[in-house]
Amino acid sequence: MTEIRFDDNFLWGCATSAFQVEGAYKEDGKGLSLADLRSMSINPAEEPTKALANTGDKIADSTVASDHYHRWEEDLALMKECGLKSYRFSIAWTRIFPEGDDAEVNRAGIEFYDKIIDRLNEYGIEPIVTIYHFDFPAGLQRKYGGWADRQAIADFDRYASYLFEHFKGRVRYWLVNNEQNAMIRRDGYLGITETDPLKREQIRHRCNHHMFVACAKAIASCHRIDPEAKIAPVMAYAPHYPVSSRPEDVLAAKNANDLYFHYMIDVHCRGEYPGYYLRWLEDNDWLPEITQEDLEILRAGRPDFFGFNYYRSNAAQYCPADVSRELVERYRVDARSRILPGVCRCLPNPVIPEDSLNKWKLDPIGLHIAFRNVYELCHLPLMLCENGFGAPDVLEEDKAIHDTYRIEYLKEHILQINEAVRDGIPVLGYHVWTFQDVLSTSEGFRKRYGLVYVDRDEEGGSLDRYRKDSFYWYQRVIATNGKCLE
Ligand code: BGP
Repeated sequence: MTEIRFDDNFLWGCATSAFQVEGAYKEDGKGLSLADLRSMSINPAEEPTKALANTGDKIADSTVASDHYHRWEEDLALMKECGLKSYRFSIAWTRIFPEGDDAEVNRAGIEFYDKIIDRLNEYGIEPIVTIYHFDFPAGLQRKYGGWADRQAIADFDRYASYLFEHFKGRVRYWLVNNEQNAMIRRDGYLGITETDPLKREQIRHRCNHHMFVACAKAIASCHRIDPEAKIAPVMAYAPHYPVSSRPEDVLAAKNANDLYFHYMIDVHCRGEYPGYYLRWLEDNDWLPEITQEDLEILRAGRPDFFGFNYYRSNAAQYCPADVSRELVERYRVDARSRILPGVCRCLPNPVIPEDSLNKWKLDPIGLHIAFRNVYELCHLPLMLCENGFGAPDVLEEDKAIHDTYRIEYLKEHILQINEAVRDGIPVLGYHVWTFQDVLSTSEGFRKRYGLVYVDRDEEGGSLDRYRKDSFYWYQRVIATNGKCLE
């Protein structure tokens, strides 16, 4: 029997994000974000009012999502019943500053989060607040092209600093941005409409650099405004294994891990891009402008802990430099099959079978590996900010949802966190993605992750909440501090 060793302060939590859970996408003065537009398949360059009238898409979008904006009291009461120690959620920039840089704060927007944060604190549930989860203001995108322009750094810092001032003493853990490394791969979240491949990639890497500087600036502002608070970025992490022990494949897997994930730890924690990353950018003519001032900002804004999200692992193999451009373009947006000429070719792990329900290649051990890899590089306390199983659940006649597959997935991953804890890694907490079903960024409500079922399909529904079997299971896990995983 494995000895379970979570300490008494371990944060057993759940996670959501604003555009995926709230709905009320234009209510009480909220502005539109790139995440809203992407969920509606709208090109950010178009006028949203005109474009919205043209959509007849049947896939669920962010207009209603899980209707948390109107049902937050019920949702928070369910969290309390489940015994959550922490709740990770995001604030929508466009509720606070609808256009992104408005002179005045939108009072109704901030009041919504006041209510949530106050109620969580009253319930003894630690609010863990993400400042930016994929939802850059569409107004700023139209105004100056979004993250591609340096102005976004100052606008983000102003928004973040407002939150630090306003919630000082009420929020102890901040997460600056969610999955910058996943975000920069998706053109919709960056508002990229450029079609020339070289220019498109140059824009992408400029956005990435500006986001790093914005993150460091926000971290420094947080430390100045509320020295008691702790703040960190959140990265998407999927360890890539070599497909064979051929040195070329081993190097390809190292390249994949370093170029997708590990370089970020260097930038955030040491304030420097590693040489292999600069070389890769230079070799491809993608190097953005990096000023002396940028480097000073990066060095001055170091995180207090490090957050990452883990769902599954991947594999990588050697890839020749002269691989066809057409092939590279074909797999460009598919993180699991991406090709970096001369560097690596990613592919789903051939030795792990596909799960029969969601076709994922499940790999709990990959989470233990992730903890070791990340900790080795940053030597900071770690927080697992997302982990969960997406599947089309079945609501039975008696309103029960028997999601044994989700329980099995979560249990196996918790056991691997325990392994990391036993390795001496300081792990602050674990967050199941998600508490209630939310809008999946890829499949609307066809894929569900929640411990609580939300009664709706792609077009809508009653939006009533039903506890799944996993809800009761997690309640026991929390009550026993991880000792009972059955
Ligand atoms: C993560 C994102 C979440 C969430 C999750 C599930 O990468 O941080 O916002 O979306 O993935 O993925 P999906 O929504 O595509 O099913």
